[in-house]
Amino acid sequence: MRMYSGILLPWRHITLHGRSLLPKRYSSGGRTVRTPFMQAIKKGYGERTAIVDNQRTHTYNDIISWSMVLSRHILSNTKRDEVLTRRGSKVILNGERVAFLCPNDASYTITQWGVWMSGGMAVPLCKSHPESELEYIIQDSQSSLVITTKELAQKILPIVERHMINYMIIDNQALSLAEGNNVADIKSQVELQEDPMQQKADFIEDNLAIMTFNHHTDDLINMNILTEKWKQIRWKNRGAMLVYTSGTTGQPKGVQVTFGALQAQIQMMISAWDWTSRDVILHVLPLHHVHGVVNVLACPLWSGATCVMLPDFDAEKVWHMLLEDHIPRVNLFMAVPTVYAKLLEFYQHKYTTPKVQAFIKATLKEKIRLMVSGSAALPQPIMDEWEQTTGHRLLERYGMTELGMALTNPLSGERIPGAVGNPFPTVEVQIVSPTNQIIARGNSFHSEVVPGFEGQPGELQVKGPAVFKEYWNKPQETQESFTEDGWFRTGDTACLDEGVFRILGRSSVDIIKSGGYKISALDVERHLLSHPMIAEVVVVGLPDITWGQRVTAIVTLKPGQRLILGELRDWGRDKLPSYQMPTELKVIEEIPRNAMGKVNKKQLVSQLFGIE
Ligand code: MCA
Ligand code: AMP
Repeated sequence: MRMYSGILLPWRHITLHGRSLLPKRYSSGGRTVRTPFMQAIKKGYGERTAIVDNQRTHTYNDIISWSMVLSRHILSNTKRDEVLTRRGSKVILNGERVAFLCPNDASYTITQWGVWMSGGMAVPLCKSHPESELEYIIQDSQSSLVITTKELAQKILPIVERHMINYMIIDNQALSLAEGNNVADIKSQVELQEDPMQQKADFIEDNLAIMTFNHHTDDLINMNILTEKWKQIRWKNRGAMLVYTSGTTGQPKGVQVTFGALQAQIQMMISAWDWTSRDVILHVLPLHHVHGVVNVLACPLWSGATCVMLPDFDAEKVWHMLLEDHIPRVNLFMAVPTVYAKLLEFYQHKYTTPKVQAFIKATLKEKIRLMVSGSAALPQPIMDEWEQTTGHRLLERYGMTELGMALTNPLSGERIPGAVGNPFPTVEVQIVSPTNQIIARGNSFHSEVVPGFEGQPGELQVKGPAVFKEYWNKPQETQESFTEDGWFRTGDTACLDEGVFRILGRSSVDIIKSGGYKISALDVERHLLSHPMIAEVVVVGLPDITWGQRVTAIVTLKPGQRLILGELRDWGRDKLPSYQMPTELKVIEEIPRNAMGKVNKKQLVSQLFGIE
C-alpha cells in the first residue's frame, strides 16, 4: 500500500527559472468541446478567485494544481491493464467511474476535476444518503475507485472494505491526500493524523510531505505534456458524470452526461442569463444533482466567476451572505422553491421591524442582479411574497437531470408566474398528445401551437446537444425514454399558452417532488414494505406550499400492530435518504383496489384527504 500525506504546495508557488509552470494560454480550435478545467486554463483565469468556502479562498490556479496532484495519484492508483487507454507514452482512464463523496467546499471541484484530468467519469455521491444508498450507487456505477474526505470517510470505509474497492482520502482542511487499498492502514492513518500528540503529528508531516512534494514536482514538470495530451482527446462523447435520478420504475438510474452535453448545458445558461467573470454566486444546494453541480458550480467556473459555497443550506447564513458586503460580494442566487419558502419563514420570524425590512429590500435590489428558481414548480404566493420582500421577481426555469436546462423565463422581459418561458439556446421542444400528435413546438427564437390544438396539454419532449447519452447499463430504459426520431420524453405534462410554456405536472403519480428532490413513490414503498409491522403501503405526494409535495405513506398494518410516524421515521433513518422519508403517515383498515388489484392513487388521495 502507498500512503501520501502532508502539506502540498499550491501550484502557483512553484516556478522554473522564475517562470510559473502554469501555461497562460492553451488553445483548442473553434467550437470544440473542452472540459471545465481546460476552459479555466485556456481563458487564463489563473489568480482569479474560483471558490470561497468555509476554509479559505481558492484561486483557479489553486484548484487546477490540486486537481493535477490528485489526478496523478488517481492514475498511479489504478490497475492499468483493466482500465487504461494508451495514448503515446501517456495513459488516461478509459472513462472508468470514480465515485466521490465530498462536502460542499473546494475539495468537491478538486476531486471532480482530478477525475476528469485522469480521463475518469465522476460519480457524485450525497452526504445525506444512508450507507445502503451510497453502496447501491457505487456498485451500480461499477466505480473502481472512491474518493472522499477525512470527515466523510467513515461513511465510505465499510463499503469499500466490503467490496474491496480502492479509495483515497483527501484532508480538505489541510488539503493533503492519503490513499490506499487497505482499510485498516488508512483508518489508523486517519486516527494518527488526529492524534493530539504534536510530536507524532510533526513526524508524520515531515516525512510524508517530502514524498508528496516530489510527486508534486513531477506533476509540475509534466504539466505541458499533460495539456498536450488533454488537447488530443476527443472529449465530446466521453462521459463526464453519472448523476443518479429516480424514475417511475426500479431503483435510481445513472444518467450519463457527456462532456459535450455538459458544455452545452453550461453555455446555454451563460448565454441566457448573461454570466460574466464579475459574477459571484452563493451556493447552498446539494452536489449530487444537476442544479447544484452544473447551474450553480460549473457555470461560474466556466465563466471565470466566483462561487461562494456554504456547507449546507442555512436560512440565517444565506440572509447574511445576501445582505452583507463580504468580499467578493454575492450578486447571484439560484435555488429550489423550498429554499425561498424557508428564507421567507426566517424573514417573517427575525426581520420584523419596518426599518430592517426596508434595508433588506433596498440592499437586495441594489446588489443582487438575478435570483432564479427551479427544480420544482414555484408557487405563486412564494413568488409574490419574495418580490414584495426583496424587490426581485424570481426567474423561473425548467430543467431535468437528463437534459440540464430546457425552458427559461427571460432575463429581461416579463417573467410570468406559473410559466417557465421558452427554450434556452440550442434546445428544441415539442408537446405531444397521447395519440402522438404534435400540439406545439418551439426553440429559442420561436414557439407555436399547431392550429386546432390551442390550450391543449401533452407530454413535453426535448432535443438538443445538452441531452444525456444514456442511462448507465440500462439500454432498454434508454431506448424507451426516446422517441424513434430522437426526442427525449420528459414525462412532464406541459402546454404552450399565450407564447409561454407551462408545466402542469408529472404524467405519473409515482413521481413525487419534495424540496426539489425527485422521489420515486415506488422506491419508498419498496423500502417501507420491509417494515415488520407494515402489511401494505401506498406512497403519495400531497401538496405542500413549502416543500412542493410531502411524502405521505398510507399503510395497513399486520394484525395487532400499532405504528406512529416517529417510529417509522426512526426505523427508516438508515434505509432511506432523509428527504425520502414520509413526513405523514395514515394507517387505514384496507387499501381499496380495482378488479386488477391496482390502487388508484388519485382516488385514494381524494377519498382520504379530500384533495383533488
Ligand atoms: C422533509 N421534511 C419535512 C418535509 N419534507 N418536514 C415537514 N414537512 C415536509 N413536507 C423534513 C425531513 O424529513 C428532515 O427531517 C427535515 O425536514 C430536513 O430535511 P432536509 O431535506 O434535510 O431539509 P433542509 O436541510 O432544511 O433542506 C431543505 C432544502 C433541501 C435545502 C430545500 O431539501 C435541498 O437542498 N433541496 C434541493 C434539492 C435539489 O437540489 N434538487 C435538484 C434536483 P429530519 O431532520 O428529521 O431528518 S432537480 C435538478 O437538478 C434539475 C436539473 C433541475 O431542474 O434543477
Ligand atoms: P430531476 O429529475 O430531479 O432532475 O427533476 C426534474 C423534474 O423536476 C422535471 O421533470 C419536472 O418534473 C420538475 N421541474 C423542474 N423544474 C420545474 C419547474 N420550474 N416547474 C415545474 N416542475 C419542474
